[in-house]
Amino acid sequence: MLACVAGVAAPAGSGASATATATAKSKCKHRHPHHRKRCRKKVSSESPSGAGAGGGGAGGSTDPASPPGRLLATEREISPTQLQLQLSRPSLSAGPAIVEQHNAGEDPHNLILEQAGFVAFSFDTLDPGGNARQTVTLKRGTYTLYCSLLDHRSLGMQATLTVN
Ligand SMILES: [Cu+2]
Repeated sequence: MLACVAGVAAPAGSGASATATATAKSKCKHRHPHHRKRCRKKVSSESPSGAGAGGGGAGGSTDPASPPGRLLATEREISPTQLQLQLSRPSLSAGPAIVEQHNAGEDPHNLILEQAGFVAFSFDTLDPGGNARQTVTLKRGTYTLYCSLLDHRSLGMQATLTVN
């Protein structure tokens, strides 16, 4: 955003009062295509999901009747033999939900959402400190969330989510 402002803020010589260079300037259109390109934010190659571009918004949904539920799944190591997958809430309503995976540990972790023995959703492996977000559609029932790397699940990196 700031880059856009800086790029456009060059009004000098654009007015008709600048008689000396008016002729030359007038030939120059102010809306150069390359100026527009400058304003475009570069897409980071690190973020695999380009869909959730509206991050950080405070309730931008236009449908107040059924806002998507939100779930934060935080992964961390308590000790070498005790891992943890902590959910921000134990249950959600069926329907669309924004699930965010946060790796608060020191090792890479992924996130699998399994229902009735089948993988319903999966998140790619995240490096320490990483975040990933997906909008999913949850069905009624019980989901088991876990990390499938190595023996992380059996070491405790697992949690249960109830969908009503
Ligand atoms: Cu893991």
